[in-house]
Amino acid sequence: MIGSMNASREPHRKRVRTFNVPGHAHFLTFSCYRRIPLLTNDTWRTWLAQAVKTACAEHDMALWAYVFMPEHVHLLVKPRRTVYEVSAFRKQLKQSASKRILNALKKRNAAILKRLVVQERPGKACFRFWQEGPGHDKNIWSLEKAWEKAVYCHLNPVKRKLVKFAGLWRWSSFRWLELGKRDGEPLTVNAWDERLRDDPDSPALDAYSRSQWHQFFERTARP
Ligand code: NI
Repeated sequence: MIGSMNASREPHRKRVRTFNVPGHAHFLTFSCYRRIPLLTNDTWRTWLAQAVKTACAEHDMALWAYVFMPEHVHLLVKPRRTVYEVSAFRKQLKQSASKRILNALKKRNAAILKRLVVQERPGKACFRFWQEGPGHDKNIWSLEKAWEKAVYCHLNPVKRKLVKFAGLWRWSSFRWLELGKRDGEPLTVNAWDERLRDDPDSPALDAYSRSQWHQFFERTARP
């Protein structure tokens, strides 16, 4: 495989290989600590959205799709640079969101902190917002797979019965991508105009893909 590969080494965790391959998108999944539903209020979700936005800008990542679930997050990102580090991107956004949220919790000495405390070693405790380890990172190199992941994001809240229709969940890219909502959305989703390795000539969200999406959503995600 071309591109750089790095294995993040975190103690007591299996190593997860990250493949940074030009022309690939990445489908990232990460969870809250112990899968506790922590992303349940709009302030924290807004802070996470801001962290995603900043990390995307700094690492030159196009955000293609996302969903914030109560206890986990999915992001579909497409690096614009040929040399990139998806692990650095992920670390930055997770750290900046967790720092902000944990600081707010510490300020008001919130009861939930008791559930987030980790004994790093005897006498040294810290708080965790995210499950330790990097989570999942899946390389995506065709538009078909990319749509599949976007759809997976959008339907996640429906499958979990959090909402009846995908468009009712504020914290996903469905409204942006499928309903064309450009006002008041918590996160800007980028045009799918980067090329994927297996689809080098196809401008992503044009005729074919739009029609596929529409057909899919007409069947599955509409009132
Ligand atoms: Ni999920």
